[in-house]
Amino acid sequence: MKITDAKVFVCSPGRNFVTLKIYTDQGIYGLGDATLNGRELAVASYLNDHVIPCLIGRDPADIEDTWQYFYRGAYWRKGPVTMTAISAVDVALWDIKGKALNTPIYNLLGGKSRTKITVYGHANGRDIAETIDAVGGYIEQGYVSVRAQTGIPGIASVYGVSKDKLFYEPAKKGLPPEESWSTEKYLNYVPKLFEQLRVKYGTDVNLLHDAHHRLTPIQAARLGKELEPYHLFWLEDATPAELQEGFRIIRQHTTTPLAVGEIFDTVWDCKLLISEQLIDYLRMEVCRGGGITPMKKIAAFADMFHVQTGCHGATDMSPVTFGASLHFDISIPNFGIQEYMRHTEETNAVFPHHYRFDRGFLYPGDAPGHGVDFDEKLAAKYPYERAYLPVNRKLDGTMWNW
Ligand code: KDG
Ligand code: MG
Repeated sequence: MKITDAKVFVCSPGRNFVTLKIYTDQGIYGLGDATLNGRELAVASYLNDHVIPCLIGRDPADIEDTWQYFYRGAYWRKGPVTMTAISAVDVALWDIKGKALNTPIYNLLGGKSRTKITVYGHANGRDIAETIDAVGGYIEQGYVSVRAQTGIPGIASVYGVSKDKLFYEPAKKGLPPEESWSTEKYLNYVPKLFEQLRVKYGTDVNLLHDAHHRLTPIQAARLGKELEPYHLFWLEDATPAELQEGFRIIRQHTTTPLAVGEIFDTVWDCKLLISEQLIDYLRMEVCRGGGITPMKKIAAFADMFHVQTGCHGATDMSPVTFGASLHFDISIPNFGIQEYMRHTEETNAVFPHHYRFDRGFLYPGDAPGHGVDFDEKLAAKYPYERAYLPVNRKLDGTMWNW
């Protein structure tokens, strides 16, 4: 089999997505997700200008060699644009292989290690009372794991809080919106949320929280310690992780489990975090982490150090990433949990898929490949619209981490 062509589609059915379609001489095509939130056109250009010309004529069966060709072969390694582009190629090639062999990708990864994928939903509210109600809504829908984010009195807009109850879309059309931040107000307020959640819902529900890179290690240590009585499933992105050693400080002070990694793009971003057992859950997923090929290896490495996966699954992962992630999740031994932020009706219509959600669990389906398709005609009705994630400033105007 030979690759005859590849095309990049940029569309905006509710939000922007970049989709790679690889065509072969046997009529089989594969789909990959190349969406990088707020930097979509950079990945489209990387693929169009630098990757696709080298793909034509290659054998799509040689997935490992193709991965190495675009990683090692480019000389310039790593980085979100490069790795998102390589991810899209890798996932599309696994899709082709599954279709060519008439089998779902999970069969090519060793088969199923479980029957269903536990997901967590996103509950949020403008204050503690609203957030408690929102968590209750998820429990009623059958979720066993819920992430809880609350607005903070005195801070105008906070990460994770939206008017929409089932969707959370932080990217906004136009130029980056500005949000504000106070670590002091946040640290004083958030533990009360989890105290009240445990009082109201008891211990059966798994509770998660995302600090979204806002804290220093010692502040994260304080938060983790204060949350200990409420037994969180995880505290996510407590501190930025460029300095992996920073997690030693958090770990020395708290038993609250730690998750990190949604912006990592290679194993080098988490080698120390994993090998020193500084984290419990790795948030990398197939769209940013270079595809299924490296993610299998990273998961195996993490398994040696008791680290489980918790793949990122926000709305900026297209249904193609969800399809591929679920095959990965169901096959690996050290699966932990999968994030599931719902896509809009428009998005789902452009990406018809075989995976399905039922009362707190996702099922990958048994279609050959990853089981997600792309309706080009419908997608053409939703042209790209410039959109950015917010930026964040402290109350005195200092730029801070969003
Ligand atoms: O593109 C950024 C979002 O994917 C991110 O803000 C979502 O933190 C996030 C999460 O945990 O889903
Ligand atoms: Mg996050």
